[in-house]
Order: sequence, then C-alpha cells, then structure tokens
Amino acid sequence: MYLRYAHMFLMEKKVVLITGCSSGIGLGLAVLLASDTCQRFKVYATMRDLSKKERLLECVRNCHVDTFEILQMDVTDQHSVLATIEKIKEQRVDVLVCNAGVGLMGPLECHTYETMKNIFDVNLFGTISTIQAFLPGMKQRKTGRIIISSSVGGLQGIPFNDVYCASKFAVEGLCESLAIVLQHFNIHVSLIECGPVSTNFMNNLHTWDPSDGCLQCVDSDTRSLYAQYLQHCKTIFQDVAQDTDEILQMYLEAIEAPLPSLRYFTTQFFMPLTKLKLSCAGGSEYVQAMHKFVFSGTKTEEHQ
Ligand code: EST
Repeated sequence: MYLRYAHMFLMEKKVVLITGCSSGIGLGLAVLLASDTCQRFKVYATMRDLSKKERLLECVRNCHVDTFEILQMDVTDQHSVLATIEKIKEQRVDVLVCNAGVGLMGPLECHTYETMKNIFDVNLFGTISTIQAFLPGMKQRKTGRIIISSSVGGLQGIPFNDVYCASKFAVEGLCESLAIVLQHFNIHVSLIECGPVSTNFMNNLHTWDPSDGCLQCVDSDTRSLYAQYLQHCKTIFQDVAQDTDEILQMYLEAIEAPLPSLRYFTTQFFMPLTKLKLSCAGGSEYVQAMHKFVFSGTKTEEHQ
C-alpha cells in the first residue's frame, strides 16, 4: 500500500515535454501522464497556439499543479524552442516527445509551394529543432529518451500522401541515424508508427472533396483516382482506425521499457505491406500490391 505511493515522496518525477498538445495524441498523452495515480511524471505540454489550450485544460482539471504545466512553443521557430527550455524549472527533460505534425492529402500538382514547405517545416525541421535544443542537456546527463510520432506513411508510400510521406520518410532517416550515435550517451530514440487514428479526421473529409476548386487544376483521370482513394480511405478509417488510448500504450512502453525499441507499430494491419516493401528491395512488388489494395477494392494477398 505504502509502496504504491512511494513515488510521490521518494522518487524524482520523470520530466516529460510533449509538442503538439492542443489535440489528438499529444493532448491524450499529456492527460494520461499528468493523471498518473502515482504522480510519477511532470508533464510540460506545449503547443503553438495557446488559444487552443481549453480542451486540454478541461481534461486535466483534476491534476496536481506539480504534475502539469502548459507552455507555448512553436516548433518552426527556433527562438520559441529555446525560450521554452529557459522556462523549465527542473532545467532538465528526461523524455522528449516530438509529436507536433501536420498532414496533407491530394494530387501533387494541387499543392502550393507554401503548403508543401509548411509540411516540411513542421514535420521535419520542427522535429530537428526540438531535438537539437534538448540534446545537449541529455548528452551531458548521459540519459534521456526521445520519442517521435511517426506514421506508416514514414515507412512506405501511400497514394496521394506524397509530400506527407516524404516528410515522414525524412524523419525516419533522421531518427534511425541519430539512434546509432546516441547509444553512446544512453539516449534512446523511439519512433511510434501510427496508422489511421480515430480523431475527427474523416469528418474533415469534405475539405478534400474531389469537386473542390483546387482540384480543377488536375486532369480528370487523376481526379477520378483521387475520388477512389478517398472512398478507400473512408473504408480504411472505418475498419482499422485505432482509438487514441490504444496508441498511447505504445508511448508508455517507449517511456518505461528498460530497453526501448527503435520502432513501435501501433497496428499489425499494414505489416504484410511493410514486409513486402522491405523483402522485395526492387520495389515494384510493393507498388503493385499497394495499387491493388487501394484502387481495386481487393485486399493484398497477405491480407486475404
Ligand atoms: C494507409 C493505407 C492506405 O491504404 C490508406 C491510408 C490512407 C490514410 C493514411 C493511412 C493509410 C496510413 C496512415 C496515415 C493516413 C493519413 C495520415 C496517417 O499518418 C498516413
């Protein structure tokens, strides 16, 4: 009985900083850790736009002030990232969760340069800046964990997600490379490979309606393929989208496992396609299988 609460008094709290906490996985993880019954964590929940903090505040209403704080941080602004470090009372972060990210769907020709650049600024350079800022402290203390919200789309191409996948592939290369050297410093890097998540993602589908003005710039064949993709996407979300709670267990494992893995797969559903990509290095087999999976309404052989 007493042991259960020993953490509260005897053990130092693990300081966890999470980016992108205004919604989705970031919000969920901040709430989960801040509500820990043994109060083992001190959570710094960061977000770019503090006017979006109400939902998070509502969810953590009963949390102790010692376990939870919200900070403004824009991962695309290096000054903002450095200013955040200054505000951390403990002057150390044990676990850094790089979660801030943005998605982009649609035919490549429809994206403006600014839109594409923003995807890379947030997903890739935002992650790089955040890691850069917290790495010297972790190296000095010879301990730390870096957890990154990645995606199935970081490991394999998904039609009409070209730029998003490009940014997540880059994140994968960044983290896999870093992990090799960071072993020397007892710093563990973990990528959480999420599939579709049950958020209000599908409710926003109308924003990429094929009859949208932005799609008028593309040929009719692409438009009809995109319409087919959206239909497939709907089915995928209905059939395999995971609840945030289920996904958060993987984050907990990456935080708590004595020797965390480089990759955690939140779902096994895409594993046959992932393995096909890796085992047939020429790549055509994957391209064919993914095409069949998305555009012919039939599942891949491995999925049948
Ligand atoms: C995976 C397989 C597939 O055939 C279609 C889709 C569409 C939506 C994709 C998802 C997927 C994989 C995971 C994502 C998602 C959009 C955002 C998410 O990260 C790439």
